[in-house]
Amino acid sequence: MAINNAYLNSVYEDLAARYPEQAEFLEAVHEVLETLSPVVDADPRYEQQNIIGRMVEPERTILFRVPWVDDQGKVQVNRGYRVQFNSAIGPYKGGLRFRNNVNLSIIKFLGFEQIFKNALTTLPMGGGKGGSDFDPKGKSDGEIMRFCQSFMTELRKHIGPDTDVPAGDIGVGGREIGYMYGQYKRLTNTHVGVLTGKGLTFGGSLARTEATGFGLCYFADAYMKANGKSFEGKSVVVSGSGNVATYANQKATQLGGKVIAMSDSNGYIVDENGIDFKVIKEIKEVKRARIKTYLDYVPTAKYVEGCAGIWNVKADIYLPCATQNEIDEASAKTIVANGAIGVFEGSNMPCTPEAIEVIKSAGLLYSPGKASNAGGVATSGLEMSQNSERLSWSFDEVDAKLKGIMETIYADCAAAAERFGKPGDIQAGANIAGFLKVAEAMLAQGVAY
Ligand code: NDP
Ligand code: 2IT
Repeated sequence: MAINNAYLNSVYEDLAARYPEQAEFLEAVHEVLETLSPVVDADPRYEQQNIIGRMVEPERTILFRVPWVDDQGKVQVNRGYRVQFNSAIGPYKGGLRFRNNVNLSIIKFLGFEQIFKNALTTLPMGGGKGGSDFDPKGKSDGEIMRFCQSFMTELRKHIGPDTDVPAGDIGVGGREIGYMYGQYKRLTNTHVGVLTGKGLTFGGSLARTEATGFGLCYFADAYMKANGKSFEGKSVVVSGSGNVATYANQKATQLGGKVIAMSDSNGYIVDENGIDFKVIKEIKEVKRARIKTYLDYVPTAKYVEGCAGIWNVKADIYLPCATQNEIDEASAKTIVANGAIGVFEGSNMPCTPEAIEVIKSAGLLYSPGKASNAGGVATSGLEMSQNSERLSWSFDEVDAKLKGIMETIYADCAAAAERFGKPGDIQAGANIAGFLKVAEAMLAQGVAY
């Protein structure tokens, strides 16, 4: 889709000329700007105050060296990143990703998305993201601990409970957060809510582990119900088998769906009887093994090498929960040909622009990650609240708040889409609703960033 507004287009062209190598970041920015024309057309202040030109440039970009000692006594070096993108509505907030392909483009795309997502949660959180090209896969616990300690030794200079509050993302789960939190506490002699996704014995929130996957299904359920559909009796394909995928499986199953396929970066499994999330949890969280070992538990299941083929599995509902650009145009055409109801994004930017076009123009329901995966960061916001008041809420209390937030996000996206002449377009609605909140705060605060 083209950007139909001269101001928006000039911001984009300038950015593309400045950062030609940042493909993922430019993709994420284009996706937002192409939906904002009606908003910018309606209010001249956004152009006068150059709100969009300011939004696409991070407030601060931190790049640092992370040296650590491996089990052989060799000194290794990785790169660390923290992009503090926008603090208009609250402290920077967003996850840390540890994976070998991490670079500035990926961290900037994630940080940019996080601005709008966090605004949609209704909680006061700005946008940020960080990580490293360190890959925890295949490393010993000792190596991971030493890496996390080194990473935090630098990162702690830039974060704080009222400044910037990181959390997990790909490759960063409870184990990594624990090691980083321990190091932060040791260096600063403070026990504060500076990271979310912490263990339950030291300030973590009940239901944070489940939150992104549960929230995705609460959102999809609200969206489907508004269109006379539901999970009940439907087959579901979930890509990935990490944090988001595992709990998306649990909630989709609880809501009456049957998850018949899941994947990791090596391949995918198909089990027409339904994949038990507890088996995936055991394989991934306890054994840290590959998804193909599912066949040791369920010999009647099928394993196929190569993760991209999962979209060939015929189902009613598709929940991409692995990584960016995992659904391309060809996969989207397959999903449409499979007769699906909808694609609801659990991962960040899983659909390429061409895939989104195919899915939407075929009339499928489609929700962008910044709306449908916002339950993770929303519950991080609830963890911050609990840390501030030094209380712990029950699982049911947090889960009920999460469900309410996801239903509100759906309603807000639908209302914004309607208001700006795009009824039913949840993608446009998410960008518009998120943008309006951040832009309003930026206007009110003057040229402060
Ligand atoms: P995990 O590390 O727990 O799991 C990631 C899963 O995706 C694994 O199964 C992994 O396979 C697979 N995967 C990762 N990278 C690739 C790749 N390049 N190609 C194919 N498969 C890949 O991460 P999360 O579940 O936390 O995150 C998944 C997605 O959800 C990400 O896009 C993340 O940004 C997004 N997200 C996460 C939130 C959270 O709270 N954790 C909140 C909102 C969004 P393998 O094991 O082989 O590496
Ligand atoms: O992409 C995301 O929203 C996350 N990885 C969660 C961020 C957070 O701060 O909980």
